[in-house]
Amino acid sequence: MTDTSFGTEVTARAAQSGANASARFRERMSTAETHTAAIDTARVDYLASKVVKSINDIILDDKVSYEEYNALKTWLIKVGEDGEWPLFLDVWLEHSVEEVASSHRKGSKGTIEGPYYIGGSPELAWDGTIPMRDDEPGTPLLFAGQVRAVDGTALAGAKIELWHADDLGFYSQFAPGLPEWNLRGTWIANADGRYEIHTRRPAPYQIPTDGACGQLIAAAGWHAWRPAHLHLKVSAPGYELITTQLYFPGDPHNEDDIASAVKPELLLDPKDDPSGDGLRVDYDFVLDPEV
Ligand code: MBD
Ligand code: FE
Repeated sequence: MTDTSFGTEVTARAAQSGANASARFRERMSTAETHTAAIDTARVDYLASKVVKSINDIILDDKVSYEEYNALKTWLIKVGEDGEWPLFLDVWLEHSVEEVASSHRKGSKGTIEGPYYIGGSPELAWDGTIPMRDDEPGTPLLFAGQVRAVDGTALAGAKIELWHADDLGFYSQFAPGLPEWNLRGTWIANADGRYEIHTRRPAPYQIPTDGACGQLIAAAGWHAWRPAHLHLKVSAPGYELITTQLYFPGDPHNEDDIASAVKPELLLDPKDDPSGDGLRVDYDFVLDPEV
């Protein structure tokens, strides 16, 4: 069932996407593949002490009042109730974690994953069309390129996972009323490492304004926008997986992304598609060998 009523989708959005994102994350962390090893006591002591000290320093330096302390307490409780810890962490902290994790890389730049990735999307041929509705709105987009290693070797059979918002800024499995795998797919590159992905151009994305994160944004006078983006994971056996996002030139939020996830290397250069009625963009991925 497709709910095309914009108002209904918006109203139901924060509660639904927050709860879904929390449940999905918990599920992923509980599987053997992604289970994080217990972190060393000495490291927890070091990091947790440093975090607590930083916050205490702010309270003392900036003379935080009981009124402000209680507003914080109320808000933190609401973040949990709204299921928005994944959203909060991925918007305001993940960019630094990604910077640390990828600093050694020589190949293509990556950026944050964000809260809306789901593994196991439908597999398509190297030049397949993403799962979408018959009347999927938005400009047709042909996304073509090649996966190579840093030494220039074409990586035949490389895997490209793509997920993105629709023309209204909604993600399937997080906003109601969309088919399960809408605008989510997995492509297997051909013998030359090439892919040709047929999809739709996504809209800019506004993080839910009706939950705890939206409340903070409004209270601080910030905006809730991320520029339009494609999310990708690109991988090949023996190489480091790249998690990235790609952006469209001219989006006003490329310069002030609320999630601080835009890098100059991640800007696309789309052109009118000579063979179709939409856009074509070429973008290659260069993978680092696993160490
Ligand atoms: C998104 O779609 C996203 O990519 C990030 C990083 C945060 C919130 C929503
Ligand atoms: Fe996103």
